[in-house]
Amino acid sequence: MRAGIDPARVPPGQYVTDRFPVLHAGIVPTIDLENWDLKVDGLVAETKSYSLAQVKAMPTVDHTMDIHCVTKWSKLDTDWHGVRVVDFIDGLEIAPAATHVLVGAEHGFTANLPLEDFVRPENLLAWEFGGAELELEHGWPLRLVVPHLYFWKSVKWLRSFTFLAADQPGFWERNGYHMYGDPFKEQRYWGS
Ligand SMILES: Nc1nc2c(c(=O)[nH]1)N[C@H]1C(S)=C(S)[C@@H](COP(=O)(O)O)O[C@H]1N2
Ligand SMILES: [Mo]
Repeated sequence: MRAGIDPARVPPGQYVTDRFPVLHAGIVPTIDLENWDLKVDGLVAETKSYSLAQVKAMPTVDHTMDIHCVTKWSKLDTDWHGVRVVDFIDGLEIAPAATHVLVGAEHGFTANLPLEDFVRPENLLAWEFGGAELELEHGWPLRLVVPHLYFWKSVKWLRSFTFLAADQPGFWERNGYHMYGDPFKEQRYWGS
């Protein structure tokens, strides 16, 4: 543990880094901004589609958060700018039957979240990191940031939210990663 870091902020089995590793399945996508949209479907009163301009016109915030990757790096005090998930969903009528969200990205990448974990106040739809436009490899033009779960739930190249009445595994969750992924409980893989 490095000096000056509160050990309570670093989950078991993690090391702290100042680097920002790039990790994802497959290749970095080519983004077609002309045809880009963010879709909301599933258990909502109305299926919706947002342009990037519409998302960016919502109230914005700056959040400083610690992030924890299942490959064991943690990064403390990362600065993000974007729209809070709670503000984004404010205009949606989510059906009471909805319990989970399947988050979708370019290339069909997905990650699942319980609804209550999705709507936490710190969670962001972010397009800036460290005071600068998000880099393509880190999820530009828009990524989800859900800091209390392992970082694979923080979907890069965001394209959709599907509200569901049951949990459904996403990409990594079908490939050995834990359905929930609490870093402080070391919920890395199936059975952990
Ligand atoms: N669309 C998409 N988002 C993704 C992934 C992915 O493969 N595709 N990988 C996840 C994983 S495993 C991690 S650790 C983080 C890495 O984010 P970074 O490359 O910005 O560090 O992105 C997450 N979001
Ligand atoms: Mo990861």
